[in-house]
Amino acid sequence: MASNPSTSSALSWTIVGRGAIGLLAAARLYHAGYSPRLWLKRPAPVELTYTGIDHQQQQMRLPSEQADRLIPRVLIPVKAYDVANAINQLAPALRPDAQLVISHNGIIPFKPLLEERHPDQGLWFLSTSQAAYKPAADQVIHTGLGQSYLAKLTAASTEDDAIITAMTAALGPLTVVSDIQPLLWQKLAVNAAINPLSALENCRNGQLASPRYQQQIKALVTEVCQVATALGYPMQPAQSVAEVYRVIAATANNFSSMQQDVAAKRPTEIHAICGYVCQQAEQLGIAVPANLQMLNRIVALATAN
Ligand code: KPL
Repeated sequence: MASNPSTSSALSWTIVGRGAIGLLAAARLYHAGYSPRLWLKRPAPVELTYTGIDHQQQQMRLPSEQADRLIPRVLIPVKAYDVANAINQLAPALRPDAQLVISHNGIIPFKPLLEERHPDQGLWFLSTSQAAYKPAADQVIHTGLGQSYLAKLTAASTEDDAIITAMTAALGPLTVVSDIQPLLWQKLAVNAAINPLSALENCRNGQLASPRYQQQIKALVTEVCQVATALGYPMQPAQSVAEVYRVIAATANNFSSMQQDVAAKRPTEIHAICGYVCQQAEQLGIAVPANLQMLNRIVALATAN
């Protein structure tokens, strides 16, 4: 039986790239009856093997986006430094009322992204602690059950419920929040501590539980809390340090995204993590030596690579 075009359009999602979180989202959407397509630099279908959190395996064929149609809904789970570039490349292929969901580590200014949107296009931010691992280009494993938060950065539209339902299928459990900034700062504290240290030590997250890193973790997190608090997002260092150790324990066997980027000689998100803390701190006149040191050391590591 031919599929109903309006139904299939409602279930149509485009995922940018083939990173671990993007493929996890695509696989879970497919599993939930959606029709995910991939937006790739070199368009070609991906025969994906997906291993769910319950260790069940599923094979699926994910087609790549067609050049001849306008994209209604797109998830953009790319690195922080690639978001603007990805949106620019997508722009001519987007429907005038397209809904865009961005998701990355760290913080980047949203203002330029919002200014470039068509008035009817919606921009959303999704922050996730779901963990996924790609042992090969066509395999993705859901390695850690996390939580996602979704916020709309533009005005409400009639499509909001459908976006929330789809993102719940893709990366839920999902909580919708009206202001994503407090959550971004809380996640920034976790990433500022775990990502550069694990990259510099070339270790799994679990190794950072050693007392050897206690002072550095405390200093990094305390600085993030000072800056966030000064910006109007109050954060307690003791609570944030406890959250870092919770994530270290929950992801003990994982390599952080920055460790993986450094190991693969890819650019890192350090500028959107410790770099963003340093930039905001400078404007506020707050000293953040621990974050500055991590920024400089990761930049030096990348340059040496
Ligand atoms: O978000 C992460 C990352 O690797 O980027 C953490 C929370 C550190 C888990 O590895």
